[in-house]
Amino acid sequence: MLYPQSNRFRQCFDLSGFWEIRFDPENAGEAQGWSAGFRDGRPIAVPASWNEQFAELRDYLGAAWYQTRFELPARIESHKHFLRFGSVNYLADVWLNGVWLGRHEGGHLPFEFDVTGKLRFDGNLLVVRVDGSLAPDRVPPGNVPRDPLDRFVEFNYPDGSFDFFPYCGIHRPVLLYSTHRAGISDLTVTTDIEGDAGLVQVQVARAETSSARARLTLQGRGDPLAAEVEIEAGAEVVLRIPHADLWSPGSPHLYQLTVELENEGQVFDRYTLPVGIRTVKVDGDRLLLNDQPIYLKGFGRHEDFPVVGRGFLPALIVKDSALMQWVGANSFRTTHYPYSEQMMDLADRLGFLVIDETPAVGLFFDEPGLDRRLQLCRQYTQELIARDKNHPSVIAWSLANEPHSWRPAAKPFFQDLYDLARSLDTARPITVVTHVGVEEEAFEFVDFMCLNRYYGWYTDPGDLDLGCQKLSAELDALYAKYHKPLILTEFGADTIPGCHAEQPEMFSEEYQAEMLTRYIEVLRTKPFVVGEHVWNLCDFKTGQSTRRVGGFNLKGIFTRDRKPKLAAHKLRELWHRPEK
Ligand code: GCB
Repeated sequence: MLYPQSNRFRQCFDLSGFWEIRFDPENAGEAQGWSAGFRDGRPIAVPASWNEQFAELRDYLGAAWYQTRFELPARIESHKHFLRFGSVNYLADVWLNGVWLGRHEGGHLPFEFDVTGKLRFDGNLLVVRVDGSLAPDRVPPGNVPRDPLDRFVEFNYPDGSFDFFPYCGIHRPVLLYSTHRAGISDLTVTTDIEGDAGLVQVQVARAETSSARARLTLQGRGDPLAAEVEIEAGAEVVLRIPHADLWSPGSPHLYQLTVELENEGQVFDRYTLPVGIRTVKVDGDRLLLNDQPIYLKGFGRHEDFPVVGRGFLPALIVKDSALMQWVGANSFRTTHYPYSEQMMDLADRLGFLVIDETPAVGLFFDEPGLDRRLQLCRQYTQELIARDKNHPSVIAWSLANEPHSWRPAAKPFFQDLYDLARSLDTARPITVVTHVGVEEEAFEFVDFMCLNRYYGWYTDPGDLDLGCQKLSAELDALYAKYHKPLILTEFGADTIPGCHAEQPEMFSEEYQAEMLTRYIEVLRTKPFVVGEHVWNLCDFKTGQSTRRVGGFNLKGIFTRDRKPKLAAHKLRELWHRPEK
């Protein structure tokens, strides 16, 4: 799936701005014909979550209707037109001029509708019904029934099976774009290395097959035209770049691939894609980038900020990337859902290695609803790989975070997802992030292991000596059983900024700094550990529970407004040391 572009042959208009919203707690909108337009809407910003824009609707997750009007700026008969949504959480039904275009389930992934022939040239009405309710058969799930006899179970309000606020709304840009009918519909780029040459394999897919030729050029830094070739459009080609500049965190070199389609000497479409030449492999205990061992230092993070909630905010992704660089991170995981496409573009440019995670968090394996959850996870895996397959920054796919994998049904579930991901991408390693440990059913077949651990916090609170012993023992046990490389994908401590203690004590800035330091000491003694991701880059909004003071997870090494805690400075010192 290509991100829309504007150039001489393609047009793209961003419909972001002030829309109107009407909340529909009684689910009356459909019967009352709101799909053809509604009255009494309140202004709302798109993209952004509704929960932060209207204080009284913070916890409202039910149905809401959005509408906006737009005119098509130019009439281009030879073109197809699409409406594309970057992310709507959770369920979206879309109508254009009163006609239902379709439905998409799941936030954080793009979807689009072909609206060719459906647009009016004198003005259009776009209506979107969004439903953000939590349900056991949705992914991520929520409102999952608990054992009524279990008096000690933790409840959240709202009750998501995950630890972040279930923000709702239109979260990323809504785009109207036009391409030539017979234009480029997709590009798939894979890269390889042969000696000091780079190999760039490009597959050009087209919307319609009519006679056309494709001209591919690859422009580099020093050598402006690295390669040029002409093929029959729709075909596949390998470009060979002698003395290639490889992509890596220290030197994220990007070539510009331009594909042009032409017919009888007339160019009718063009798409430009940044390409980083690199390889990723798992080899025994090691993770290799360009055939060299690589060690990941980085974070889990959330798309989360006051006022916009989970809405796309360009300055925030620049800021967070800069903070990660300042600390010395070379990587991050898209916890617990795919981040914006713009964040992935930045990762390519800045040289972050990304473990790209689907929105499958809090999965459980009880009936009813298991098959529906699997089908949704399959859809997310397909959509994520289609969206992000061309990013050099993406070095692995994560199929889920902390599934309840102690149930036997977890094994066939993840085997199915693993096989699907492998069939869609033969090159990248695939993983599952567990909190189950040695009993994790999926560790038998994933390419490397990811573990989240909080010894010295949720278990053995306050006791970092015991916590570190347990961590060390568990890492050894995992390696002894599976013989695969491992990344500690979460570890951290809630920390109240400004809370200090002479001797490290829970919730103080000293305790967080001490815990991260001691965990890292343990990790560095294990040759099979290939990375450390601290939980979290910044404090973030959650539901309410006894664990979440003020409705926040405070494990950020930066506050929610991006001010450093002591641990940020400590980590910066550790990660700038030369050894790993
Ligand atoms: C975890 C989860 C993450 C939570 C974190 C915590 O294991 O993966 O979503 O926020 O623990 O702080 O409890």
